[in-house]
Order: sequence, then structure tokens, then C-alpha cells
Amino acid sequence: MSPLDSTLRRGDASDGIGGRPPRIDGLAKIRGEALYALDQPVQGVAHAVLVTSTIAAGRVRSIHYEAAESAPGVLLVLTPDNTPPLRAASSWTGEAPAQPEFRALEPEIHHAGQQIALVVAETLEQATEAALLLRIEYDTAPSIADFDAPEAEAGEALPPLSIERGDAASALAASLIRIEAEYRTPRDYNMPIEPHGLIARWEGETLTVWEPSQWLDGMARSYAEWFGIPFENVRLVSPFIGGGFGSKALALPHGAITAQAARLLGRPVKLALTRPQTFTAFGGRPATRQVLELGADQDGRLLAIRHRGWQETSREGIWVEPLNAATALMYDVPHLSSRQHLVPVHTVTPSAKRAPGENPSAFALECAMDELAHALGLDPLQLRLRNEPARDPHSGKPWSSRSLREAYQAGADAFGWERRDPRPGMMSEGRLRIGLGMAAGTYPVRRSAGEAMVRIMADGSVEVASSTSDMGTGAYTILAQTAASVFGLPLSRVRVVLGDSTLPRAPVSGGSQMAGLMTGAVDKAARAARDELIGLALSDARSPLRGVANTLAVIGGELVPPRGEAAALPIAALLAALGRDRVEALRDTLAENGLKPEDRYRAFTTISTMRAPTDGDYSMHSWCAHFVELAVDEDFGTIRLRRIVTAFDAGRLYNPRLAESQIKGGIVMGIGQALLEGGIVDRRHARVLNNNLADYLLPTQADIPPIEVISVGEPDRHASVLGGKGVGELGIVGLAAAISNAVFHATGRRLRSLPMDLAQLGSAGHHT
Ligand code: MCN
Ligand code: MOS
Repeated sequence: MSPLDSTLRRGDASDGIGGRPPRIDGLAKIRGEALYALDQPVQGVAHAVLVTSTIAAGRVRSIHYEAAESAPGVLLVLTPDNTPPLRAASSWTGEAPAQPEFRALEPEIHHAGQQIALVVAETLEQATEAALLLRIEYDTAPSIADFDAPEAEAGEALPPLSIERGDAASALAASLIRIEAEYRTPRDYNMPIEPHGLIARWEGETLTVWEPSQWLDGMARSYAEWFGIPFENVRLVSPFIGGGFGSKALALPHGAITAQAARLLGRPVKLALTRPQTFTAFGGRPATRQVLELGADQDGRLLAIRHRGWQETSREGIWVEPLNAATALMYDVPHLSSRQHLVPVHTVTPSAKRAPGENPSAFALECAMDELAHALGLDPLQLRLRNEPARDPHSGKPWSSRSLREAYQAGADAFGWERRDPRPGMMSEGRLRIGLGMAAGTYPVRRSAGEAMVRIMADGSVEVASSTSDMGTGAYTILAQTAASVFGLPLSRVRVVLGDSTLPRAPVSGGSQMAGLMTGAVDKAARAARDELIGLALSDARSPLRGVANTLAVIGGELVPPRGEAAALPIAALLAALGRDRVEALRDTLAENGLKPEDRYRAFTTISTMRAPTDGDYSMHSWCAHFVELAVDEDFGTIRLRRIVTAFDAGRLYNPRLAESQIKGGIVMGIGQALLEGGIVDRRHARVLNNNLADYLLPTQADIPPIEVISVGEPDRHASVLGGKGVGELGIVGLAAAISNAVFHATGRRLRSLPMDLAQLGSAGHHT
């Protein structure tokens, strides 16, 4: 049995919310029937190849494209010279653009791999061949390769990320026990199996885009603004997504140029990025550096934290990775000083990768806590329990729920934490040194409005429709479960249609907010449709149940008089009697989020109305505790994971099988982050060298140990309508720290820079 299948053993017949049915889209996927964006059979499609800059800074002087243009099959060659500007689009936060125009191809170069030309031909092979015929001349300017380059300059501390609570400097000076260390994470790239790309087709002033999307409404807005057409004229289609992890939320320049080519040609155009281009067409997690100082009294009570962070961003854009996201709220610490600086370098603008902020933040903090525990001679789990905050130390608000103590307990019990010898380097098996480490993680509850249509069909089945998408998370399944609960129907009688921007709107499937929001919206719409159905059954003159009872239940596709006043009536029979082909309800949760109907467009197409986790009476977050066992072979310098136990509080789980799978996915990605992943920057050319999956290593099945995940959450009604908190990003947070802490326990050496590589371990080997 694969370690990933450990949850398959527990079946649950229930199809409603809280049941464990497998994914309803699973069969279509394994049978190859699920059509992803680039699989769509679009008539007359031409093929595009993107050409990118080989220099990191400077200017394209000229592109000689005569040879390419006359190559067989070539239809169009777009360069900065011959590509008309588009209108600039507002940002994802809803801010108006700074300039009126946007050029999808521009001569100024800000990073290696920037798109500079597009070649379109009858076939992919012809386009690829022609792209090689372009002769490009550059004026090269000096570049700043990364944030360690001598020319790199850190900007001022970011005001929104500067926290001064109490007097950290004095408290540190007065602390009996103190540690200070620097932690680093590299550029980590989003590497979904499905590459980015799109098919764009114009019909008059109407644009259809088949493109994998975590946010259909937001991306449709960008296309509409770029081309100056109404939002309703753009249809984005994305029924299935082969992973996104944050990278498929926004419309990007390669989408703009492809849609532009389609318009100029009057023909649908398809572009699929090559794997190397997925390292430069959008950014991953920026490289980060954090210096942490922790001070405690001799009983292990935290007195002060001093936190300084630096992260890379690009020269022409800004991405902020909030490095104190976990630092400010994990522990009860009276004195905190935190600052963060951006360092602009010649890279593509970094972007969201699973748990932006919380991830690097927890890596540093949770390693530092382990260092502090060691300095105190205290069990790291005890240290954490001793510093559990009764309320959010940052906002001062009570937690909506924080079952982290329960997670520590359940995780430690399942893992067998008590057998850990507290002294590092003391557990071994033959030549192998065994390490046991732990760390905590957290992710906030974000909320926006949702909107959903629920239809009761003539045959008594139910249809759910929304423009939200399923990245592999299980959205289809949990939304079907939500409707199944309301109607007492089996899942086979519920159809879910997602991934089309012409459907009722949904905000971004990011920030682990989608499940909570959209189950809430579907629940509301389903109840409204059910109530309308009951109302018709009770009052419509044509209803066989009229005057029979004063209320009805809907169970298993039938209207049931509660005290057996009459025989149950199938929904299909009622609709036939009423002469209706459906009863439907469209509902949104704008009002619940303090919004008005006129906010609808902004609410779904920007993140300007998203609420912060402390926006309200409570501070709302998910929590987790990771326990890791590994074996270090000091002769070979290898780290082998043996077992991971993670206990988590994400409130109520809509589908525990899928939520556990999400946590496992986060853990697997965290293993990659800890041991394998990282962009290697060539300082001479400011270029990422390992821009392919042979050199940018991701974990494979053989790298993954058995993983056990345990939910300790209770329904949290403050967090969402049905009581769940987010799980999609939670599992990755703190995992790399738990591995680093376990390596320390095994070897007595701290690996503070990710990925933990053989060279670091080589010097770590000789500690005793
Ligand atoms: N779930 C649950 N109970 C809860 C919360 C969630 O059962 N209380 C389950 C549901 O199956 C739901 C899934 O977990 O479909 C994820 O829910 P949620 O935490 O709300 O996250 P989103 O739906 O907003 O998905 C986005 C999130 C993010 S931000 C990243 S990054 C990420 C992640 O999901 N990218 C993923 N998980 C991913 N999983 C896959 N397979 N592919 C990605 O690209
Ligand atoms: Mo997730 S990185 O918020 O899409």
C-alpha cells in the first residue's frame, strides 16, 4: 500500500457534508475523459511558441524576423516593434493601473526569460522551427542576479510589516537564555504537472479563453480590461486544472500576447509554455533571509523576539511575502520587533506559492524555537506548550478556535514522541543516526463572498453551478456533498458544473478560502431552492400535497410529510404536476460579508473585499503540529525520512478524506522544499540554471515516507457557514522546520538554509 493511501481504509457511506466519498471527478480523470484547457478540441487552431530573452537586463535592440516569417507554415511573428499596445488592466487588488497602456512585448528587459516575441504557425513544429530563426540583438546592461549580489540593495522596512510591541531590545538584553540565528530559503518554483498555457478564440468582440485558472472571474476581468471589452464578452473556461499552487490565479503576459495574436490573425491560437518557461513566465516563492533572536527566562517563557527579514522582488514589480506572518501570532511573547525589507533583483516578479508568508515565516520561527528549547535544556514540545497564547497576541482578539494543544497531544501520542532521547546524536541504528523533530504551523482563515446556483431538475436530481474551479482539491466533490446534505440525495443524483466564468461568480481559489466560502454559498442556494420547492408543494393548486401538511421534509429526492400525513411524493412527480422543468435559486453571501449588491463585480473580480483573519470579533486560523522521524547516513550524507505524523485543526472537515489528502499534499511539497527544491542562480547571467524537472528536483513517491494525518478540529462557526477552516496550504507550513529540527536531533548540527543539501550535512557529520 502506498503511504498516500493510508486513509482509504476507512470508508464512510455518507454522501453528505462530513462524509468521506472519493472524488466525483476521479473516474473521468483516470479514464482520460477529463478535458483540461489545452485538450479542448478547437477548430482551426494555430500554434504559438514564445521566445524569451537570454539577457537579464538591458534592451532588445532589434529582432530580425524575415527568415522566420517566410519559414513554412508561419502565420504571424509578433515582436516589440510590431505589436500594438493593449490597455493596462487594474491589479488583482482592484487598484487602477499606473499607466494607460500595457505592452505584452516590450523592448526593456527586466529579467532573463522575459517574453520578447511570439511565433504563430500552422503546427507546433513549424512555430518551434521558425522561432529558432529569429536573430535577436540586445544592448546588455549590468544585472543584479540575486539578493546576495554586491550591488543588491535592500529597500526601507515595509511599514505594514513593521511591528514594535513592547521593547524587544531591552527584553532581549535582560533575557537569561538567548539564541540568534539566520535562516534562508531559496527561490521555490510552482511546478504543476500541467503547464501553463491557453487557447484564445475571438468571435467578433467576444473572447473565449481556455486556460487553467484558480480564479476565472479575476482572469476574465484582466482580459476584458486589456482588450477594452465588457467583462461579459470574455468567457474563461477551466473545467479541470492539473495543479496551480498559487501560480494560476492571474492572467499573465503570455496570455495577453496569445489573445492578441488570435485577434490579429482572426483565428484561434494555442500556447503551451515549455517547462523552462514555467520558471520565467511567472514567479514562484522569492528567496528569503531571516535573522531571529529569541529571549526567554529560565523556565522557557518567551520574553522577546527580534525578527529581521529580507526577500527578493523584481525590478519592475512588487511581491511581498510577509515573513512575520507566523512570528507575530504563534506564541505569547510580550516584546516583539519585526521588520522586513524588499531587495529588487533582475528576476521575474515572485508570486504566490502555497502559503506565501506563513511558509518561510514558520520555517525560521519553528527552527528558532527548537534552538531555544535546546539552549534551555527543555523538550521542544514543552517549550511550545509553555508559550501557548490564550488570545491572539498581535490583535488582542480571542481565537475563534485554536486546538493546537490538542494537535500537539494527538500528534505526540500517535508518533511516540516520548521515546525521543532529548540529547542530540544519541539515537542510532547501526551506522544510521535517527532524528525525531517537531514543529508547528498555521494558516489564516480568509473570507470573501461566494455565489452559487442550485437547480432542482425535472427528474428530481440537483445541479450546482459556480465559476469556482477544482485544482485537484476536491471542490466538485464537497460542493456536491453540500447539496446532497440539503436534499438528502446520494451524490450520484447531484451534478456539479464549475470552471466557466459565465457561471455564477466565485472569488479566487487561493488563500485556502474556497471550500469555506463556496460550501456556504451552495448551502444557502440549496436551502433557498428547497424552501421554494416545499412552498410550491404546500401551496400550489396543482400540488398533490396541497393542504396535506403544514411543512414538508426533503429526503432522498422525495417530499415527505413529517407525520406520515400522506405518502412521500417524488420531486419529479411534483414538478410534473406543477408543469415546471426546474426550481432554482441563485444566492450570494455578499451581505454576510458586509457587501451590497453593487459590490458584486468588485467582490468577485478583485481581492479588494477579502476580509482579514482578524476582521471581526475573533482571530481565525488553522493550526497544525508536525512530527518527523528520519535517518541520517553520515557516510553518504543522506537524509531519509521514515515517518511523518501531522495533527491539525482546520475546524470541521467537509470531506475528511480530501482534507487529509490536502494536508498530505502540503507535507509532500514541504518535503521537496526541505530536501530538494531551490532555484540555482547563475551569478554571471542572472539566470536560474536548473530550469527543468531533471535539475529542479521534486520529491517522488520513493522520497515520501508513510504519512499519518489526524484531525483534531471542532466546527468553527465564526470561520465559515458550515464550520470549516482552510486546509489547502496548512500542511506545508512548518514541515521544513520539523525536518531541520529532526536533522539536528540526529546529528547535533543545524541546517538553517534550504534545501538541506549534502554539502551542509557533510560538515554536519563531525560534531562529537
Ligand atoms: N477541505 C475540507 N474541509 C475543510 C477545508 C477544506 O474537506 N474544512 C478540503 C476540500 O476537499 C477542499 C480542499 O480541502 O476542496 C481545499 O480547500 P481549501 O483549504 O478551502 O483551499 P481552496 O479550495 O481555496 O484551494 C486552494 C488551496 C491553495 S491556496 C493552494 S496554493 C493549493 C491547495 O489549495 N493548491 C493546490 N491545494 C492544492 N491541491 C492540489 N491538488 N493542487 C493545487 O494546485
Ligand atoms: Mo494558494 S498559494 O493561496 O493559491
